[in-house]
Amino acid sequence: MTRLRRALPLLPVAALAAGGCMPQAATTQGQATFNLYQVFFWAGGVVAAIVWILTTVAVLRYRRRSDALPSQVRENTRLEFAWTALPFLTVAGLSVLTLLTLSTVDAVPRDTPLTVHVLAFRWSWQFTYQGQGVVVTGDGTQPPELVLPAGQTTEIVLNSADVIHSFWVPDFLFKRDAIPGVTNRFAFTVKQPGTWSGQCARYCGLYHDQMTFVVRAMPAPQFLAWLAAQRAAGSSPVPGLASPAVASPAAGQGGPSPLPGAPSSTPGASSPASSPGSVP
Ligand SMILES: [Cu+2]
Repeated sequence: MTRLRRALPLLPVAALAAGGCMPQAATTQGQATFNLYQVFFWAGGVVAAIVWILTTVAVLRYRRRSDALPSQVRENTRLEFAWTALPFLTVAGLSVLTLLTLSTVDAVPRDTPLTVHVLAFRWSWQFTYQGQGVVVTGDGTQPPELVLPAGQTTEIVLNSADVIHSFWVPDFLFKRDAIPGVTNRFAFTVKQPGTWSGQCARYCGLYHDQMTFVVRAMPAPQFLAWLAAQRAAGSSPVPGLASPAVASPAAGQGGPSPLPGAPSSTPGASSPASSPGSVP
């Protein structure tokens, strides 16, 4: 019991340490979220410290020592003003920072070099590279790979073919629902080449657990080679699956459109095996 009592003061320190171990984000947008987490964490820490200190002082200093009635303080305008204004300013400041972060995380730049249409369906994912003639569809045996160029911003157009799913990549500190009939757009810039796992974050039915995917970011030249190899291999969508947004005429009818930085003739590229525009 004595040992437990001795360890009690360490609890706040342990909580602070645990909270400080938040994962770094793999995208620049996720980094904005991470920075906001940090501000919230330390603001919460300061508030907690003030509350703990004041409570401890009050308990120790004003504990009952005799039956005599202590001095009765009725009001203190300055103090009341302070404990109203300070929390208000704190919450207002955090709200403004949240809105600023949201504007970064939800921003979809106009001219992203690459747009990928992500279609969630029971029980996997389909990634259609707009204008590139490449479609990657999960078949339930292996998680499909969303391959992206590192250091470039990619626009994601998210839809669902059936029920509500959710696109979640924990290391991106980002999650967005895929809702039937609703198109959600967002963009992210993966900072470094690497591999991250993603999954559906809404319980969508019996085989929800199969709805995993992998995000793999690679340097731009390697990514272009990957696109060319996919085209040559003839990737094709699952019949009956079509992202509503991809079916629009603007979504890359015909051959692959060049990405910025792409060589004029990509080695190994062949005519597209399937064009997103031709998805039924
Ligand atoms: Cu799902």
